[in-house]
Amino acid sequence: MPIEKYIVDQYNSELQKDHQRRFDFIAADIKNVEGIIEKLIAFQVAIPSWALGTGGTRFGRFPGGGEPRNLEEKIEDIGLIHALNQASGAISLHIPWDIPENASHIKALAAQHGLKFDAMNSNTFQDQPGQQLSYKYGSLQNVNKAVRRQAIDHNIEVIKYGIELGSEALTVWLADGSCFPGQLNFRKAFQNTLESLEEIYSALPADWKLFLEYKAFEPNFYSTTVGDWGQSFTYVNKLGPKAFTLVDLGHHLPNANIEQIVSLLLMEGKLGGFHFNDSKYGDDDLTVGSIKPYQLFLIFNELVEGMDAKGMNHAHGIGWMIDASHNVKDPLEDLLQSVEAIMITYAQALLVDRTTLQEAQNNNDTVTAQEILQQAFRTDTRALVAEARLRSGAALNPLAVYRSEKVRENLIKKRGAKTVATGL
Ligand SMILES: [Mn+2]
Repeated sequence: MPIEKYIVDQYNSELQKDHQRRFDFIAADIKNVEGIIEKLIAFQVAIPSWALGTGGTRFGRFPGGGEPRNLEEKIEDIGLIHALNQASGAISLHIPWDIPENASHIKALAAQHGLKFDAMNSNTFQDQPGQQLSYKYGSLQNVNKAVRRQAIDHNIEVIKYGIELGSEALTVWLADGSCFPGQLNFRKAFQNTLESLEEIYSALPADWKLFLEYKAFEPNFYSTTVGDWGQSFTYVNKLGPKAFTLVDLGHHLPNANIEQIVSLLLMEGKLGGFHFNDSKYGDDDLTVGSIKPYQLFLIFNELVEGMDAKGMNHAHGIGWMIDASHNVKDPLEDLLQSVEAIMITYAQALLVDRTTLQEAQNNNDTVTAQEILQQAFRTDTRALVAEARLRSGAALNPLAVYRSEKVRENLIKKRGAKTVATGL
């Protein structure tokens, strides 16, 4: 049940007058408003195939209705989001949860919805039915060479699926680590992991990137073998020019200065991918911008500053993706909220007066520097984001259209009240 463009236009025409008033108000204060809107239109955030169903915790899962039952339906769901916001034009697949049995059919279906294939994700953090060897004690780090071999081969298989779909990146996140002191020799675990990654790296096509994602803890609670940005950075530096660090906002210890991490990785040319979410305590996977919006702004501020310093294209220089889980909300509504929060914050970061900020920094004028950042953060950029959507044929208010059109009710009618999305 795709949402037709004329339906979106009907809703927009009702809101047009109020929107125009709000847009004119903010546009009057911005020097380069057209340049900012162009950047907002170009910016696309990939949706992961595992975020379309209800998530859960180890204590329970409370599924909603109408969840996608297969890869085709996941693509349809992302197509719905993209039809409403024109800012979610890519899908990130997870293997083996979403193996494309017929790649050309899947590729064509995605193209119908205006979607591309973003980074492919491998999975060596759980055992699959019928799998020969277990990852209980790690995958690429495992003391048993045969286990490492199995995990390497899986990653190479994921690359092959990605090639068929037109993806250009592999994201590796490892649960590898240890739960108790003494369980692991840190140095040997690093060496085994590096050697395994080198094999995977050598299987990458010339135009591909490898993203190495780090995470401080969970599922292992004593050590993680790719536990922080320094460790990821060490691996990717050793691997070569096609290897990059991936930053997931929820994968840091509390109060880590993520904006500084982002800035330095960009300086070194090693920030490749980005996973958006928000958190209060750990890897909470909450809606982007729902808990710490100022932190998100400071991160975007460094992203924009760092990409501009390198002459990078904001839309394509880094792989942007949401990585969240939806325990209580309708996943599609949550994703619409997350993309909106990303666009609002990106727009705020584009408003920062960089010349004056640099002057203030050079004069040690701390107060002015802070004022400049907070001036941008306190600007209501929603009308700018809405204008970008309007010009790209999306809805002025995506969530309102989603609800008025009773999308979830229709999905439940079509798919049933008790479906379970694969992989969750
Ligand atoms: Mn992630």
